Amino acid sequence: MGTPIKDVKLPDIPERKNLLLKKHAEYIAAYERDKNDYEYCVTEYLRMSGIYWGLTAMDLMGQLEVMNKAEVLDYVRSCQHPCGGVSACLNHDPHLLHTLSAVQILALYDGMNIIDIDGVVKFTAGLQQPDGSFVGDKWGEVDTRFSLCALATLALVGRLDAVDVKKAVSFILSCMNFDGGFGCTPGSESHAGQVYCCLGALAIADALHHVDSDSLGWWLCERQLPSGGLNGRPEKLPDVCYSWWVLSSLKIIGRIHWISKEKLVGYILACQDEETGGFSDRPGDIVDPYHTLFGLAGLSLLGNDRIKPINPVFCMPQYLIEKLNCVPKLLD
Ligand code: BD6
Ligand code: ZN
Repeated sequence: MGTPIKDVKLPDIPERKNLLLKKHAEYIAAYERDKNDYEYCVTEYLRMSGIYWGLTAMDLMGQLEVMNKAEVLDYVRSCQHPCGGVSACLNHDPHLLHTLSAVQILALYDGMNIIDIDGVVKFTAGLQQPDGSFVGDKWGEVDTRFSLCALATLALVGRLDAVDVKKAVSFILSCMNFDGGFGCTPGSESHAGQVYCCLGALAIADALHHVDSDSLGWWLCERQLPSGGLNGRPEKLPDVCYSWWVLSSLKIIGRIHWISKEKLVGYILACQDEETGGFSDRPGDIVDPYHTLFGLAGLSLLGNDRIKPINPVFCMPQYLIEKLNCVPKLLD
């Protein structure tokens, strides 16, 4: 007898057979409005990314105009530091992750020029290390996530020339494993989130030809469980956000048809909360804006025509990536 598969059972709730778009838009709009909520306060350290998740979800649903643009733009401006980097909130240190989120927000609002973009470029380029890797901030941990943050930020502002892209690629390739996947640093275990970051960075650098898409495609498909949901590593429970990390990776390497679309749609829809709106990681858990974006983003990649098409590399609406002229070439 092998180890039993870790998985969940989908509840039989009729409302969850449909995509409850109106509810989800109400959930995101209320989350941004109720700034004294406990939930909102304890997630302050993620705020800039949180705003990106909420606004992107709303744009995908065609509801961006419900949000308070002037307030968001003021907030982003207030979080840029003299070094050019952007922090999650006031009085925190600037970080690449939140600098990328800030640029993504400005792209959604066509407001790139309201902050100092040369400063963003200087901050980002200054975090590249001699081996081509990136650290996330001046405190300096290397992680392939930061390679994607840096390249995506620079691509969105049209300044990839500011870093050594060739060296960035060779560092990412040094994190490739025997299973075709990638970890955070050379030698670390493959993880779907890191796979997405490395594929996204390679796509932006136009270097996807280095990837072994058959063995990686196989590893990614094995993430699908009998419930239809996807996990991030062997032996882990399924999670809606991994529908995104795994599915966007499969899309980038041209293997999205290798998983069961119908079963995954069923899993993602089962993670909706028909009362509050929003999506949770697993059916019945508490919803949050992060899983709400990645649930919608997954359904978009699966071809749901009530949600705008999403770009799998930038996790932004495809029309914007086209407008900014930075559509990466994917594998077929
Ligand atoms: C990322 C995405 C794009 C580009 C670069 C990136 N670097 C890091 C990320 C992932 C980042 C994100 O999505 N930004 O848009 N993740 C988070 O901010 C989450 C926030 C969070 C915290 C707690 C609960 C829910 C959400 N985060 C810091 C995480 O560690 C989450 C936690 C989690 C979600 N579900 C179960 N646990 N995990 C996570 O993002 O894993 C995916 C991952 C992991 C490594 C690299 C990339 C993606
Ligand atoms: Zn999750």
